[in-house]
Amino acid sequence: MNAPTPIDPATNAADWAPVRHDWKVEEIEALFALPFMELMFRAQSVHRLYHDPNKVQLSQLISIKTGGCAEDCGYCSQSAKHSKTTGLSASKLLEVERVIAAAKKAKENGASRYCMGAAWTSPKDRDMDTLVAMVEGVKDLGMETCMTLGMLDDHQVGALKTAGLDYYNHNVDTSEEFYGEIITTRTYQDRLDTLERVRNAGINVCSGGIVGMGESVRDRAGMLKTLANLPKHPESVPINMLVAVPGTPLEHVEALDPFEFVRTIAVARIVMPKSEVRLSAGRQTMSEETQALCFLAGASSIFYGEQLLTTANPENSRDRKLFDKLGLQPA
Ligand code: SAM
Ligand code: DTB
Ligand code: SF4
Repeated sequence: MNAPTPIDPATNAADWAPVRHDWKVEEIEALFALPFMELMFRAQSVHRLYHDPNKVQLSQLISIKTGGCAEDCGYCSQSAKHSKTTGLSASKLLEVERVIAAAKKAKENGASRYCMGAAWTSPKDRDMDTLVAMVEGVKDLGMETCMTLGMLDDHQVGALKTAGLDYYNHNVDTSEEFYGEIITTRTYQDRLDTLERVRNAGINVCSGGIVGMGESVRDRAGMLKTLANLPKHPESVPINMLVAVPGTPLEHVEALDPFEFVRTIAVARIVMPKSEVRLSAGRQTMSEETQALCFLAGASSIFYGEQLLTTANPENSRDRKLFDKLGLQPA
């Protein structure tokens, strides 16, 4: 490949980083292949067009229904298929009051969005009233709401929209080509269908994926192509570093080079300039320096609080120290 032409800092980044929906995988691969400094400069330049580079949005997660999931996602501690080896048993849907009390705490600690996740293929209709009450209760606290419950039908999407749900998280996880290596119980198209329903209902879309599952750079490019070529970019794009949970099929996958993770954040920022890009799972074992590079590459959001769904996340005090060192302001 020819050496890329360096970007002239005086050029308006909007001219060379427009909001596009017609990305070719080769173009995205070429971004991945840029010299690191060039890629970082481009990503930070794009970032500054649409985002305050010193702000970080804080979302807090809660697992409202843990384990016993009928899907077979190879990375996931919550699949019933892996329960014998992970030792994780299934629990029932939490009570509304417990979820609202935990959201209140999250708000006091500085989180602005509360993300409620359930280990389901899709919600059962009998659970919808409880889910609606959770959304209403968290909204009443003055927080943004997000849910991730698996596949949704039109009726369920409608009920969540009416309750006031702000965001729905549903990740494409990887490229269409690699998907079948990781998940066999549903198709890529199933994921895209739910994303379309969520979009059509007027709920903000949160969709991203995982890196470090043994996929190629082309797969990472393919995943970002899928997201960037949606009719509208997801408002929020979580990029997760695989948490290799003991007892899951991906337990022994070789750890990803942190620079490859940072590159993925940078390319996501360039191809979806206005979206929130979230530095998601994987921060517990990530150095402060790698996290700082992720923010420089255009990450504008994190999961905050000591727990993700079933695995650990940095303590609030550790994150606060990092924000202070970097001059980042929580938003
Ligand atoms: N069951 C629903 C679904 O799959 O859409 C919602 C919950 S699921 C746990 C949400 C997302 O968490 C997955 O799509 C995946 O991207 C991410 N995730 C799960 N386990 C992970 C792991 N071990 N490492 C990194 N990300 C993970
Ligand atoms: C997302 O992209 N990452 C979050 C959230 N959406 C639901 C989940 C990360 C889970 C990490 C593994 C665990 O804690 O079980
Ligand atoms: Fe179930 Fe979601 Fe885990 Fe897949 S990622 S096994 S759908 S909880």
